[in-house]
Amino acid sequence: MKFDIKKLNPSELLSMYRSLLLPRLIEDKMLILLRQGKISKWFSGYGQEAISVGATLAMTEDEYILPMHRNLGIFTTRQVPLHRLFAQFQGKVSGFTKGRDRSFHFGSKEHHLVGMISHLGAQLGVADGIALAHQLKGQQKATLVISGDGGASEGDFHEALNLAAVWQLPVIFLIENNHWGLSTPSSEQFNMKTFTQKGPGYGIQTRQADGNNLLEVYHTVQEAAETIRQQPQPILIECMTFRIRGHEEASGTKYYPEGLIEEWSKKDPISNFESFLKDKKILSEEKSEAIKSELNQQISEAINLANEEELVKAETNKEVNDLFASYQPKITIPKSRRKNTLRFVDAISEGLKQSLIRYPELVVMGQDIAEYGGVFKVTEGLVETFGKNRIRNTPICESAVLGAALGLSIQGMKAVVEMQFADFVTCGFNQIVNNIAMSHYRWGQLADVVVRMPTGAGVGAGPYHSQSTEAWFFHTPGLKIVYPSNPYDAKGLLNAAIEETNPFLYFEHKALYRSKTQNVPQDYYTVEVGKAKYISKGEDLTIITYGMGVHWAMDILEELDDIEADLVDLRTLVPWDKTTVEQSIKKTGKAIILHEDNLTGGIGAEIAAWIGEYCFLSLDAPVMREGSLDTPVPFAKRLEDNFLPKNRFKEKLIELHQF
Ligand SMILES: Cc1ncc(C[n+]2csc(CCOP(=O)(O)OP(=O)(O)O)c2C)c(N)n1
Repeated sequence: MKFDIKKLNPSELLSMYRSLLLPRLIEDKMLILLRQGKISKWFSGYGQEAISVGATLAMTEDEYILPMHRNLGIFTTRQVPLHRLFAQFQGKVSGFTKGRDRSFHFGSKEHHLVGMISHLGAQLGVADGIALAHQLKGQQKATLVISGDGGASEGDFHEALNLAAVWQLPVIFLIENNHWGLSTPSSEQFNMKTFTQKGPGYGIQTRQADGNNLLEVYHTVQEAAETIRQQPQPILIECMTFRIRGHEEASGTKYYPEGLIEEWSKKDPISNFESFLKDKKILSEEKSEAIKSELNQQISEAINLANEEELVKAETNKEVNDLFASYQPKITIPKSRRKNTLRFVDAISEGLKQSLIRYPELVVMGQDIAEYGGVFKVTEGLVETFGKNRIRNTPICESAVLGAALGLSIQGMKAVVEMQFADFVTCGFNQIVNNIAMSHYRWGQLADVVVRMPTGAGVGAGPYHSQSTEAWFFHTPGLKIVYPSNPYDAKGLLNAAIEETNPFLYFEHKALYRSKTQNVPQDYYTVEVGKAKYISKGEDLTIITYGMGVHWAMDILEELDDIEADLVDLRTLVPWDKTTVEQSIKKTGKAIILHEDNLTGGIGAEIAAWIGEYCFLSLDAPVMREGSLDTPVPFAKRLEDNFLPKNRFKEKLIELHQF
């Protein structure tokens, strides 16, 4: 193995040697702890240390790195205190996730590290967002994100590279090509020879390095980082290497052809670098032994510290409270009494505009949202006022953009992401439910993201442009959901969602955009999240609904003038307003829940169950529910009308009234 020292002096080379040794020595200890049952799982980086260490040394300390499961060397080279690292592995409090996530699944802003989630590929879009923030703030910084060769088969890899290429984001995508993804060889993973062939397809530069050669990795990453600091753009670096041990310790290496481990062992990054330093008389055997024993000593002390620490205590309140960043809502009332008659769609636009003025760090992203104004024209005119940097047309890649939104939050910015239709959120589902929703609970990182969801049926748009998707997210801890039914709430709730630093899904019904008009205050104001509103009051029964359901219920109550109902518009679905619901049922003794979503597993099921459990003594009738049929949303008008619950709701309402 040839080493090119370029301008590195002996003391720098020795320091690099120490950095390279440390993860190997730690891993040796971890294998013992694993056998003793002190840690639960271990993903080996054995033989791949030069990539983690070389790449980290090549970045400046304040540049973000997003490591993967074999990158212990990134954490050690960034000088994450070892006792905290070991506490993290053991699920103890002085780790980085209060025992809530394992091994390398954590970030530390102090160390400019954003750890992975288990889902391969999800980190790549987040790196785009971090780099976008640098670009918007005019900071000349590179961001480095790692992917394995196997993980690069994920769609997220394509999306993130493409997005970075189109936006010329200063990201280094470093592929650790160890030729295997768990037991699957490259030949069953992809059909190109090397990853360097991929760059040109995306219009980005590529480099290749011997991943077992510390100095080659270091120089390659350093040159790439310097290039993109000066001229922002993504660069793909492929580092060729091999994983000497199994995927994780329990899974073995039986699938490797005979002789492969021996062949690669000759290319071991540590022994080769050590021999080179010894040949150059920079390192002696005694010095090498002294460094190893000093590092081993440090490791043992840190392990002892972590071992001595108490096991984490389970406190339910703490667990639940950490789901969201604590936030004291400040309800802003309009400064003046001035009002405009606005359609639902205009109210959303106005809220967005006023929030963009209020928060210079807010970026809006979505498909066709800039000059075109979005398919529903919600963002019309915004690009003229706020410019292309803040009103960003995106390629068609929901996952990367949602990942980028989280990346912006990591950099202290705010993001609103428009789904062109709520249906397409499926293509970004992972980023929402696994990354954005869990971020605060796992490592205390804000996900200051609002996802706008043009939703709902009744417009003859068929199964893929009409779905109600709120229940998917209602079930996911860590997301707040608002769903206004009128222009006043649409503006106030959007402002409130953007103001709050927690992640929100904001549902806006397409059929309301141009059909509902209201007098809406001209000034900025917010509507309290988590507060339902009485649309009408009555003694007979309680209707609990939201979105289009509010209008269906109003229409039917108008038809049935013998029914006097409390009509409760939930407005917020997470957290939904139990107090108002309970208060109303105590008075009426009867409750029916209506929603446009399919009946089974809809939000009504949860609310009905809660009423059954907590309002039982107030009830004079069974809790009833109505929702859409349990089928996809059909296209033809008669089928769609039949699918939607309005008519069935009328019958149920009469039944409940007569009970
Ligand atoms: C989305 C997703 N699918 C499957 C897995 C399970 N899994 C974890 S690591 C791994 C292999 C990854 O291979 P590669 O990206 O080449 O990295 P390496 O383990 O070789 O370093 C698999 C299949 C996962 N974590 N995420």
